[in-house]
Amino acid sequence: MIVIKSAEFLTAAARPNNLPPEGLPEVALIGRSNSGKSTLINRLCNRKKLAVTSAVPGRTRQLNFFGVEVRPDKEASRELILVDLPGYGYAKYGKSSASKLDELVAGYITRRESLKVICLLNDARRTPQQEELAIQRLAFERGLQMVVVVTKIDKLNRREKEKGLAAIAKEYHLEKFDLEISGKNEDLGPLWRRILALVC
Ligand SMILES: Nc1nc2c(ncn2[C@@H]2O[C@H](COP(=O)(O)OP(=O)(O)OP(=O)(O)O)[C@@H](O)[C@H]2O)c(=O)[nH]1
Ligand SMILES: [Mg+2]
Repeated sequence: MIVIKSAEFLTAAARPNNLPPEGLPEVALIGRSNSGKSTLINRLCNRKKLAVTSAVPGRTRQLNFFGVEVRPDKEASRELILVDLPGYGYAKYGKSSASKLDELVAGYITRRESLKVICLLNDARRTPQQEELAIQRLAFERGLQMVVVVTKIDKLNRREKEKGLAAIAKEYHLEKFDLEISGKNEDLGPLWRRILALVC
């Protein structure tokens, strides 16, 4: 069993030069606006309102850092930072604001030393597009560990789920069992264990 011993908001950054000092290993949740990043932070931390979620895309507009102490399966506790990133691919705030966000996110994933693992969120109802594949490539080039998390799996029935997961895996050149799953009532133990194994 995964026990969350503590989870707290640490700080937010709206500009690249505002990032907190490098430190504990960081696990970043990256994905299109509305893909469920903030919701997944809350689920991973067993908290309802640690990260702000919204039905309206473009809600998270800064990098938000959450400190988590987690105890996996009676092993020693581990400390890490979950980073909730602004979503990309959403331009309601005007092109310049949207591209600034994209730069902030791109700068963080290309340069942050403490960043160890990228969780790339992919809505179960969509196949990955250029942006997702570019993030996968960037992670590979930097030698960062990456996990694809298929979100909102509860929106699909069993047949759609089989088909959807196969299509998503294929686009990433992964196997179906490489994908992690998130959704209402979904056990996040497997995702937590995967994250902890990758944050060495
Ligand atoms: N059914 C279902 N809805 C979900 C799930 N995860 C997120 N949602 C909903 O999707 C919407 C967007 O969720 P957020 O967590 O705010 O998405 P986000 O990726 O943080 O979005 P931005 O901050 O705008 O980039 C909200 O209405 C959530 O309730 C899920 O697993 N199942
Ligand atoms: Mg968000």
